[in-house]
Amino acid sequence: MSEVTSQLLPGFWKSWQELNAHSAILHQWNQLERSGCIDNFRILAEEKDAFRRGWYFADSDAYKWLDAAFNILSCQYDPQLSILVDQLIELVQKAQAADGYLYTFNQILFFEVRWENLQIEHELYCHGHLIEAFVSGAQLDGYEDKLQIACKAADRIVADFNGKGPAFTPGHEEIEIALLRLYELTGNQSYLDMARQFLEKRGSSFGFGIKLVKQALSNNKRVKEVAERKADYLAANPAAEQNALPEGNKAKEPSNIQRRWIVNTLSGKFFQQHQPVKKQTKPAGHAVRYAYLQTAGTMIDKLTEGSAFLDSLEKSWQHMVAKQMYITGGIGSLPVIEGFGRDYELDPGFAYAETCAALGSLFWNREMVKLTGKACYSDLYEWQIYNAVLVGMGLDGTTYFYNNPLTSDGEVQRQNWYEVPCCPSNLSRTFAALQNDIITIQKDRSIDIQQYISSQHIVEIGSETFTFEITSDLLWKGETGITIKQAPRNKVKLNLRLPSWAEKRQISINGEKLHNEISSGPFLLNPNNAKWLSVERQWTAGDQVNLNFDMPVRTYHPHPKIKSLQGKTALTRGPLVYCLESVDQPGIDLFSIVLDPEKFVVENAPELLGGVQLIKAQTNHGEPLVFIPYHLWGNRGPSQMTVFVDIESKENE
Ligand code: FUB
Ligand code: ZN
Repeated sequence: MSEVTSQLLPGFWKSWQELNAHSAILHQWNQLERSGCIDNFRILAEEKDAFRRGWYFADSDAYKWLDAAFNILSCQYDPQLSILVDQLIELVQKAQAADGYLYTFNQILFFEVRWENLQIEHELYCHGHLIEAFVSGAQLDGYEDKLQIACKAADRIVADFNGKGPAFTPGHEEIEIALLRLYELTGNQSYLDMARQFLEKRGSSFGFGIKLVKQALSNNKRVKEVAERKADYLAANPAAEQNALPEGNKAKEPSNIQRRWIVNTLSGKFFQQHQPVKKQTKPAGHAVRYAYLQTAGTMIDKLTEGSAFLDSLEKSWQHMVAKQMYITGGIGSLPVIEGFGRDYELDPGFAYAETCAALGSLFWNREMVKLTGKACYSDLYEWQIYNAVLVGMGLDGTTYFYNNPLTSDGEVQRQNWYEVPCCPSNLSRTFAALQNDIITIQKDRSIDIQQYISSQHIVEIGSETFTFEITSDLLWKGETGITIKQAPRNKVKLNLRLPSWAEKRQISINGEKLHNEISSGPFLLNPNNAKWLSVERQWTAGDQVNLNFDMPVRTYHPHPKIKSLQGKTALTRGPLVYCLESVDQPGIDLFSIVLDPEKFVVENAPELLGGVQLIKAQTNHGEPLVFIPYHLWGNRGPSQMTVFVDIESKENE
């Protein structure tokens, strides 16, 4: 097994990691404090006399914050952050029951109750994020012993769920990923077996709909009781601090969405409980739940070196890419369901495309490329992280999008927190660990270069070391350099991903052309066109591999089955989707222009939005237009935005 040490080097993503570490993570802590999430642990630790606040799954936001903080501390020393981490760990340790259970909603409000309403109330989901946090923490010197918090929780779950029936599966997948990560770290077979049971039992609970109604009635009764008890508490304690929770996210809703949500939940699709996982060959239901389930199935096949889920995983992935994904890589088009609609039901205005859903798809792609070695998964990872994921965090690191429309008339704006704040810490934990997603080592000890992100990698191959640096200007110039810093005596094979979006792909080593290819396309959102170029040689320190991918402005014509988008186009360049924002085109109604298809000019704008390359264009009446990268919209106050514009058909078309 090769040991890898990776870190980002100065560049596009290092800047985002710095923003994450110096702005986002502290802002998120302050919001968790303000909304009472951390106090819930203080109440359990008998350090605070207050009434519990937040949704029943609020604990998970603290755990994802801790996961992110551990990942940040693994990259850099930060005494202020370390103090907050130690404070939260102490509270978690005090709050965790002696038998490993930890769920503040029950422990504070319904002390005798456990594993209640599993399809609705998120106990296993919260334990999953608890476990993932301390798996991330185990990489840090001085925190290895805290892994016991995760193992106690996992052992509790194995003890309470091992061998149980299909009804004893979680309504929101997450625990499966956590148990598998804990298995990878500890080798404890019971965690792998439990995760596999959760998948293999899923979708075979007889009378799911009826059981769900019973759980919903029970949950409503419990939530109502909590509200009544809270009112009594506040009446008796009028001085109790009660910052109002932030408002929920706003999204345009199709008129019949509530009815569709009822059908989706009762059928089990919302929870991916509608049929056994191995038979689920297309996306269904809540998109985050779906993506976490797919990620877990992929991890199980990889860890067992089996293919139990591979067929359904690959079919579902292809279906998602072809029929259920926006040009941005966003998934889960419907609000309320927060998930999948019908095939090609990809209206840009209703685009829900939750940030967490894109992150879940990123996690899935990360695992699929490890399982299959196929470049298409890293290609989609790249497309999604630069568009559907990165759009979720503002340039200030303290404002976020929850749902990500592709057109907005100004009603969707970045917020500094949400009533359900699942996305911010999910983004932060991902950005903080990005260095781990850049290369993978294959069984033959070849090295896959998955992502062209400026970074350094030290790979222990047997008793020797292979060190190289990636310097990337992929986004704006399509250029990447790989410099060998230290090489072993024997040959090393590098597998270079040729992105599906690049037509001309030139690769050279020490100035000597190695590969010069014109890809046949079709382009854009066809990650199946990505492939590997392998270079195996006896490397020498100082060797330089240069990759140049051409970066033309491309017009993307939506699938003809997306009725609302016919006659419209989107502009992309490299791995970036572009959009129009009203702040850049004063006096122009974005939704009534027609784009001249012949007048695209790329222009550097070093002072704008942190430094970008714009696409300058014109309407068919010669009015100037400025397109910016989609992930940067919404950073300059309320504005209209659109990814899609009408385009004048070319004479020869
Ligand atoms: O239910 C937990 C999280 O809250 C889901 O993953 C998000 O979609 C949000 O609803
Ligand atoms: Zn979210």
